Amino acid sequence: MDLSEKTDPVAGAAGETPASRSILDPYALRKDFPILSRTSNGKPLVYLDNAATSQKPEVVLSALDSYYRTYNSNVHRALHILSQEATGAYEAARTILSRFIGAPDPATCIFTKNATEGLNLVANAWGRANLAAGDEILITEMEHHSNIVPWQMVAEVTGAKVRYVPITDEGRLDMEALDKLLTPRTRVVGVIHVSNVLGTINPVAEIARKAHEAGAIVVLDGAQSVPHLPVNVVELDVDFLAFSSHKMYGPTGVGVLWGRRELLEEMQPFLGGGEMIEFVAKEGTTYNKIPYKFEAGTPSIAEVIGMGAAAQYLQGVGLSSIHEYESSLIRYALERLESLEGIQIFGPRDERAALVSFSLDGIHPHDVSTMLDQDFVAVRAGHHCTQILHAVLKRPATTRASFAFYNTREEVDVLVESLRKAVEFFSGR
Ligand code: 7TS
Repeated sequence: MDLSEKTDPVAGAAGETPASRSILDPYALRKDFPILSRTSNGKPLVYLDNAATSQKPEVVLSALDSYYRTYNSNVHRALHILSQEATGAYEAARTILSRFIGAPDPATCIFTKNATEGLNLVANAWGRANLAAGDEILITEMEHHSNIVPWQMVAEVTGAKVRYVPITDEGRLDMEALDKLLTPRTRVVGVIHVSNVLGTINPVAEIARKAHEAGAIVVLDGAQSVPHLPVNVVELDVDFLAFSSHKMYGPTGVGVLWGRRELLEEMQPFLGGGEMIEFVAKEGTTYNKIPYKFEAGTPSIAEVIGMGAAAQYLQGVGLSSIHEYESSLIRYALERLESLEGIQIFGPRDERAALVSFSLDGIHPHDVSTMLDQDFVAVRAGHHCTQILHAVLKRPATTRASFAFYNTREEVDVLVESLRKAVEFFSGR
């Protein structure tokens, strides 16, 4: 089957209205991603590991290519033409990215290596200066390790305590428990916007309102939300937002930490070196203004420019359309997956993001993934960097299929049929 061939993208969907039929055309958009036409042993690639990293459209590839071919140069350092062009493109990407997340001020968007580095930057630069014994850091049981471990590390050096908001059986945050855990001792609330395992979309604006009432700041992990739904830092009223380029169809090696200007200005730098200084003398150093204070050393120039191209591409497709299309795709996927014998699906049934983790009775997730691989279906098996959540789910590992707007119902069908073969193989039928 050629998965790039257009059939009816929403045929047979439960609860579909004619109006939702023109949301977005995944078959046309697939053509923007060269890798999606790959085959292996005659089988077309079914790429369902988008939560780990997404594929890159032609516009991103050509942004990288043209930087290296025509204006490769360092930024903010030299006065020659190439450096001016590189600096212009690098700073233009900052403006694009700030608009992309609704931030009025581009200087509040710091380029990092990835979401992980952004979260470490906050935990270290803000946390070490603002936390002490008796303070509490409130995070959730569904956080990715990158929004757990940096807080545990900073708790160790400051004497603050890390507390965890539990999840309900349905896989949502227990908001009553959050109300109880949020006290005047809470200085920071760290929360994942979209769970990379459960697909839960957390009520961030409500959490931010409650946290601010308690006097805490809010650090949002947007790694899985920014690529898939409209995210606006002003509307959500958070204090920090971290995300990665490579999950939003941009290159690896770069991400964004957005922060409230007042907080960024009062924070000490995370890394020292070139470009982050104002003046260096034997007696000491004064620091550059934001964002440069937090961008020590030569940045990932091509990658930043590529991330800008990815954000523009996503804006062209439309984040609302992406969310709507992916919501319809995950509804279809859940419906189809539920037909499998011995499957247990984790996370809410509705109002969730387009990824699904599950286990199959008696089959290890690694075996599931290996079987799917034989049909060139790429999924992830493991704990997905959420060991605390997996302990709550009482599973050491799960299998996860994570979708993008270029995935189709036919690909969901290939996944389900491949899983059916795995179930039959392992049950000896
Ligand atoms: N936060 C969330 C919610 C994530 O899903 C991930 C990566 C990160 C942070 C860290 O992103 P990085 O770019 O800094 O590595 N999650 C996954 C995943 O689910 N499978 O592979 C990586």
